[in-house]
Amino acid sequence: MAAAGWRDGSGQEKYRLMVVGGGGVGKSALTIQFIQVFFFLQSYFVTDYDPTIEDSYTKQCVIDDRAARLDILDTAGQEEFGAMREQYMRTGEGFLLVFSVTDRGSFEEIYKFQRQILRVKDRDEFPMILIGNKADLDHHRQITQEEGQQLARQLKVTYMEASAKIRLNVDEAFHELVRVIRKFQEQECPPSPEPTRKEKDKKGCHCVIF
Ligand SMILES: Nc1nc2c(ncn2[C@@H]2O[C@H](COP(=O)(O)OP(=O)(O)OP(=O)(O)O)[C@@H](O)[C@H]2O)c(=O)[nH]1
Ligand SMILES: [Mg+2]
Repeated sequence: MAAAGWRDGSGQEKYRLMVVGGGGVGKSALTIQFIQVFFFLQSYFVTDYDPTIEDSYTKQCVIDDRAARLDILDTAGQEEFGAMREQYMRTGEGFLLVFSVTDRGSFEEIYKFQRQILRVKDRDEFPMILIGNKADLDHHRQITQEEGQQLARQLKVTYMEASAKIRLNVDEAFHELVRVIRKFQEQECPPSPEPTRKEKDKKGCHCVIF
């Protein structure tokens, strides 16, 4: 049988994505931009900062010609709302690790989030993408593109610069994360060939990845 993240009872692919990172880096702004249907010249960028406690969203997508339902959890970056962090990390199938290119502290915090995810998952690797957000604020940069790439190499993940404000790499970041999850789950539990009648009578392999 396929991994839990692949299909629900109706055969549809389903993934639980978590957006994590420090306070104010733009996790909610990225998530909201991604969730909304984008029309020409219409933007859902919110300029006010309203710290998140926890918000969840669902979006149907087609990624590489395969339909998928994405359940996205936009998490709290502020430490005082972080009590549920380990709990949600347990259920996440892929993580967007977000920092702001204008905030070195948020860049340094990424190690902590990555280590915590790997500890909770009890694994050496897990599907994650590193996002340097607020790339539109080039003149306020504290982190260069090269530093972002260097961190990504250390963490063995892909790096993308994004901007929720100008909608740069928003869809691409979420879609790339889904590709990484698919690849990971296919390696963990490769789709089995069509079972023979004899095999169909046996109990199947139930591979659940959390
Ligand atoms: N210029 C610019 N501002 C951004 C961008 N993304 C977010 N912001 C601004 O940064 C502030 C914080 O954004 P949020 O999306 O609320 O940050 P967050 O990571 O969700 O914060 P917490 O919920 O507290 O963890 C807001 O004022 C946003 O308008 C971006 O790409 N460019
Ligand atoms: Mg938020």
